[in-house]
Amino acid sequence: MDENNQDNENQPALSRRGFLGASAVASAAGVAGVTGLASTVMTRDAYAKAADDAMANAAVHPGELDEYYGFWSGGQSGEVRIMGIPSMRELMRIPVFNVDSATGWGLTNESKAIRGASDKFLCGDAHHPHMSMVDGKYDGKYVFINDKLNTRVARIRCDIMKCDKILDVPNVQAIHGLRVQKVPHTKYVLCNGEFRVPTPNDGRDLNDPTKYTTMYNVIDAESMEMAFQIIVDGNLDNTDADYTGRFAASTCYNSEGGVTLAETMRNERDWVVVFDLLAAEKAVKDGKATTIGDSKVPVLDGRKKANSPYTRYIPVPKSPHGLNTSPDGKYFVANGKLSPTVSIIAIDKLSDLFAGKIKERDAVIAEPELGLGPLHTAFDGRGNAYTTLFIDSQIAKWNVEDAIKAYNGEKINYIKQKLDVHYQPGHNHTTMGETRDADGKYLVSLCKFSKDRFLPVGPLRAENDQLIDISGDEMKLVHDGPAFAEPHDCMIVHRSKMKPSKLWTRDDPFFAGTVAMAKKDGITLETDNKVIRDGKKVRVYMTSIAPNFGMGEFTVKQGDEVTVTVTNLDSIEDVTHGFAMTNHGVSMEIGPQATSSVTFTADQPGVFWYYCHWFCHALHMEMRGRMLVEKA
Ligand code: CUK
Ligand code: CUA
Repeated sequence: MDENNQDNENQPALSRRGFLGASAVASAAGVAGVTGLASTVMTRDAYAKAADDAMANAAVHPGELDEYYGFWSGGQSGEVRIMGIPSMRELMRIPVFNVDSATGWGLTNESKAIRGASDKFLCGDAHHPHMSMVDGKYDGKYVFINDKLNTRVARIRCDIMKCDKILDVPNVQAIHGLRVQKVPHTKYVLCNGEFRVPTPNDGRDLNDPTKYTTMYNVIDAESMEMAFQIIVDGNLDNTDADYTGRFAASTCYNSEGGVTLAETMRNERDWVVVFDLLAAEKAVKDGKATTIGDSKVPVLDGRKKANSPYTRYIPVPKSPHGLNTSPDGKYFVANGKLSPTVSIIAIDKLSDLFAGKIKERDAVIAEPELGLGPLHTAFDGRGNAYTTLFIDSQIAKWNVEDAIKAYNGEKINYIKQKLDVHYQPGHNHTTMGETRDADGKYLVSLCKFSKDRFLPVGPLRAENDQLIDISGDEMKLVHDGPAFAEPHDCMIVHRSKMKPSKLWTRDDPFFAGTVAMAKKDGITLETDNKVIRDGKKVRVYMTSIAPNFGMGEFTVKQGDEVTVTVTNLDSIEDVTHGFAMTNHGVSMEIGPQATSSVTFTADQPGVFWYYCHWFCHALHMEMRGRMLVEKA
């Protein structure tokens, strides 16, 4: 308790952290001058008591359920994780761009079909998980996530909590920022191409960066096909949509169009690019789009020099990073990263901007100074914003309307509190905070470094996802949560929005391809246990009911390509079976009432035991059978 409290600047005791904070403030003052903190001085005991109360409120006792689902990106692990909030317990992992031994993701035929052309990639870099919405509120249907590494966007179905679509985005490289259209519903998934490359990137213009481009990508959320793309200047970073359905905005660094670090940092201001989605949609309908290379995707030119009706470039300082829409629908907030400020853009001025009635900078109505390295901002629905300060290792809580007043000359302290976090936060996220339902209960700070907060585990350390109670006037740190690489971003959904399935339904499209294959073979999956030989291809169909596979043995010839299809007839909640074939790299999950299939080559003669590797029954160890492989 006391150890933690020593790290809080609001108390009199000067800690190691206090010294660090003081020197950071001093150097910040040298750069740009720093707004003073509200001086709330609590005694150490009062602080300890308040923190204890907050922790007691956030406690989820054994057997109790969490109030929120959190969806966490898994960064360079390529997966998505489901967390319980406020317990911060990890409830499930959803493999997406990675390959997963437990579920067989990337091994089963069902998952390979979903992974499509990019199935050959065994890794990914997932940053931004965001849920589909209706009228600016979560609808509990899908979560979308980007893959920066292999330029993909995936969709997760929230009934079964599995990835059901992966789209390879053409014409661009590295999908980074991703959000959804919030209003009237998520028709489009919106995402940024980050790196600039030749267009098309087919070997031309290799060393002529003036010809490189990147694009804003608009994806049809239901079909998961590209709707259209918009070429822009600069490197796009993060993005968010408004609450009218018309506008979206992206931060953009490297307005210089440089390729080296020094080149990309030259300008004091880069941009927020604002997109008029409706104007772009109309331009595509009116045939104003072209295509690039072999791709059929409609492409619009939204570069500055094109003076397009669907883009505007608002100059903001300096290499801005996060872009967050306030839940009242009034503002886009662009986080300055290399500037100690955030830029507040008034969304209700944007139609005038597009109509040419005001200038770009007129849409910026305040640029409050918050501290060093502002990366991302979250909102509580009560008019307050919470911005991560990467360099200061703090969250700054500030009042948006007060910041606007201060910008207009009023003497008012818009910063309400700064809370130390441990350490170097990137994204933060409030409960329901990216929707109209923002409820201001909890804030999660995704800290990039844990340093001394956990037992050391070798040179590679966990990150630290911290839970902060924001329901009162003061932010209170209530939980440290170690996390593996690298939850860039998360979003937190009230459990009332979610309706996950308890069992699979037999007609689920997830395994429709396998059902069609069985039908061709004249197999009834729910009853048949049969081997079908088709030249060198052998298809083995079996059922499973704890603790038995429907088939205790089957025989193939060395060199056969074997497809094993298992249908789990158990219809009891939580009774999942597995199918694992020894010495063949075969492992898959078969959920209750699901069908899963996997294909491998029986390349060695001999006896190979297959077994169930998801614990299902007192006789789970005995749930097994033999594959007999005859010598060729
Ligand atoms: S980015 Cu990582 S901390 Cu990919 Cu949303 Cu800002
Ligand atoms: Cu079936 Cu273990």
